[in-house]
Amino acid sequence: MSVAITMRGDIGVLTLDSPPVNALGHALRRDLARCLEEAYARPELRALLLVSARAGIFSAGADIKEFDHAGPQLAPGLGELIDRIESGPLPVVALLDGVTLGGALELALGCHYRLVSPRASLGLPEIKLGLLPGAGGTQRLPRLVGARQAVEMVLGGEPVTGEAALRHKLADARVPQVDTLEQALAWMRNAPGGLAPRRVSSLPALAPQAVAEAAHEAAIRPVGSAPAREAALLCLVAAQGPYEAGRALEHDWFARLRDGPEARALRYAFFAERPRAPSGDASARRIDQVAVIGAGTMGTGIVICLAEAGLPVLWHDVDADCLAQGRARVRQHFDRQVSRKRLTPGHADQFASAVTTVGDMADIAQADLVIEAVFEDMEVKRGVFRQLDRILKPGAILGTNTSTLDVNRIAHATRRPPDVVGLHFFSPAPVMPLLEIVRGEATHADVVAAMQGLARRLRKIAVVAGVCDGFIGNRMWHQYLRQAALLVQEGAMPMEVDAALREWGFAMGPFQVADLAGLDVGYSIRQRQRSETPERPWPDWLDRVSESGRLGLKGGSGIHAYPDGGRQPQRDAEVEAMIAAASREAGASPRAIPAGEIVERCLHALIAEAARLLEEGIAASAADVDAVFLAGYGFPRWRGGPCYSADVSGLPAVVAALRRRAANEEPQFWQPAELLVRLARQGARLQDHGREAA
Ligand code: HSC
Repeated sequence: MSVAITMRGDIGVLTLDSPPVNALGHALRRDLARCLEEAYARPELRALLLVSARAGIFSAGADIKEFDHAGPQLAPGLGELIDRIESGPLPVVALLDGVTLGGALELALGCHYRLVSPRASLGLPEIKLGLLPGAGGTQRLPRLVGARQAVEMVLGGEPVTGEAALRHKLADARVPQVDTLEQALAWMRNAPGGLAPRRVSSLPALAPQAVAEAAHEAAIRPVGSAPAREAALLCLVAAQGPYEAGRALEHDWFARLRDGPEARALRYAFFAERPRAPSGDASARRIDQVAVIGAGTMGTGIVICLAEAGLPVLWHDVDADCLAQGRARVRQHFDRQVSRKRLTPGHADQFASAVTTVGDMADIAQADLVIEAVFEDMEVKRGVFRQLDRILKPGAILGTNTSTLDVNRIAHATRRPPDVVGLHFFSPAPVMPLLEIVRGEATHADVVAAMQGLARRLRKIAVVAGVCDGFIGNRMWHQYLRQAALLVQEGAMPMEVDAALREWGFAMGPFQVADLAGLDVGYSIRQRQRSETPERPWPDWLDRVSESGRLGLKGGSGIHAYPDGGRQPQRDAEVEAMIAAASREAGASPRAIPAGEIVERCLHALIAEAARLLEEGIAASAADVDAVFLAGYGFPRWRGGPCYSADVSGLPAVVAALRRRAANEEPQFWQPAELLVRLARQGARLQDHGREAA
C-alpha cells in the first residue's frame, strides 16, 4: 500500500509512501482514493491531514514514466481525485514538508489548507517537460495567488520556498522543522475560526487582461517548448473566465502536449540526466577533505563548487600571487551571489571560510580527494601527479581536471593508477551542470562510484566516459566544429553557420562557442590532432584566425568581431578575407550553402561520432551521450540529444545519408559505425542501446 491511514483522535492522517519520490502513479492514486473513501465513511473524523512518509519530499508530482503509456488515464485520474478532495465532506490539510512539484502541488491546491515547513519547495515544473499543469493547476493557482505569481510559476517552472509561498498566500501557515506532523495536528486543532472547507476553484476568476499584463511585466527565460509556453498562457488566460471551461481547456492541452514530439523528447532528456547506478561501492572511499591544485580559472571554479557543497577545501598553487588572486576571486564570487540575493551573507562567509590556501603541497597529505587543475599539458600534469603520489595518504583519490589528455598516461606517472580518475569540469565550473568522470583503464570501480557521489553533492549531472581524445563531449564537439569549419571553407560564412544552428535550436552557434572557449585553447588541440589524426583534416582558415592573434571573446575579437567590449558577435571583414584566401589555396570553389544542409551535416557529424563512442564502449549508453550534449553543449532539450534526434529521423535514413557522404568525401569519417548499421537493420533505436546498463 502506498498510502496509509491512521487515526489521531478526530483527525485522519493519510500518509503517502511510494519510493523514491511519491510519484502520483496509478497505484498511489488508487490507494489514496480508497483511503479517502474509507475516511469519509468514518463519522468520528472531523478533518484529514495529508502527509508524506519520505524525508524532504512531499511528492514529485505525476509519474512521468506513465506518460508514454495509458497510466495517467487509468482511474482514478489525478484531476478526478483532486476534485473529490476539494468537494469532499471533510476539510483536508496538506503538510508540505519538502519538495512538492507538479501534480503534487495541484493536489495540495485541491486541499483546503496548506502548511509549509522551512524546507518546503513548491513548484509547477511541467513547462520544463514541454507540458502544462494538467490537474487544475492553471486554474486554481491564479485564483489563489494572482496572475503575476501564477504566470511566473507556470511559465518559469522554478519552485518557490515555503516563505515565498506564505507571502503569496499559496500556503496558509508554517510549521517548524521539528515534529512537523505533531505541529500540523496542533495547528489543525487550534485553527483560527475552525477548519471550514475552502475551495480554491470557487475563488473569483482573474480580472480581464490580468494575464496579458502579468506576462508583459514578468521577465521569464523561455524554457521547455514553444507549444507548451503558448498553451500555458492560453490556459492562464482562461482563468479570467469560468473555472469549468478553463479546466476543460487545460485538460485538452495537456493531452495534446503530452503526446507531441517536444514533450516526448523532454521526458527522454529528463531521464537521460538522472544519476546512473554506480558499479562500485561509493562508501569505500569517504570524502571529507578535498584539495585542489592550481588557481587558474578552472581551479578557482572547482574550489567554488566544492565550497558551495559544504566541503572543506585545501588549495595550493606553486605561484603564491596566483593563489592569493584566486582566493580574492572566490570571495568576490560569493559577494556577488549575496548582492544578487542568491546567497545570505552568513552562507557566503561560511562557504568562503571553507577554503584554506596552503603554500606547501605537503600540507594536503591528508586529503581524501585531490583535484589537479593545472595547465593543460601532459608533462606538467604528470609532474604534479608524481609529486602527489609521494605526498598523499594511501586510499586518497587523485583526480585530474583535463578536457582532452590521456588519463592513463597521467595515472602511470604514479604508483597507484587505480586511484586516478579524470574529472572534466566544464567552464565556468560553478555554472555548467555537467561533469564527465573519466574512467582510466586501471581506475577502481569504487573510485568512479565515489566520484558519482561527489557529483551528486555538487548537484552536477555526471556521465562516466572511457579514455580517448576529448572523452565523450569534446570528441563529438571537435567533429561538429570541424564540419562547421569545412562548410565555411566551402562557401558558408561563420555567421550563417551559427545562425542556421541557432535557428535549429542550439543555444549558440559553434563559432560563438569556439570564441567563448578561447581560440588559443582550440588551436593547440588542433595542432596535436593534425599529427595524431591526419585523416580528419581541419581547414586552414581556422588556424589563420588564431595565428592573427585573435583570442576569441576574451580578447575582443575571434572568428567573429565583438566591438566595444560587447558579447554580440558581428561579421569581421578581415576574418572573411582570411577565409577567402585560405579557401582559394585549398582549391575550394565557394558555393551558397542552404541552412538545412549546414544543420544536417553538423548533426550527422555528431551522430556518426556518437555511434563510434558507443561501439568503442567509451560511452555506456546513448542516454549518456545525449546527457553530455544537453548539459554541456547547449543542444536543444526539446530535440532530446544527438542520439535521440537520430532515432527521430529514423536510423535507416541516417545510415543511408552517412553512406552517401562517405561516397563523396572523407570515407573514413563518414562511414557509419557497424553498431549504427546493425541497429538500423534490426529496426532498433539508438536510445535503447546500453539502457539496461544505465
Ligand atoms: C506532472 O506532475 C503533471 C501534472 O501537472 C498533472 C498530470 C495530470 C495528468 C492528467 C492526464 C489526463 N515521475 O532526480 P532524482 C525518479 S509532471 C517518475 O535522482 P533528486 C527519478 O527518475 C511531473 N519518476 O532525485 C529517479 O529514479 P531512479 C512534474 C520520478 O533527489 C528517482 O525518482 N514533476 C519523478 O535529485 C530520484 O530522482 C517534475 O517534473 C516523477 N515525477 O531530485 C519533478 N521524479 O532512482 C521531476 C523523480 O530510478 N523530478 N523521479 O533513477 C525532479 O525534479 C527530481 O527528481 C526531484 C528529486 C527534485 C523530485
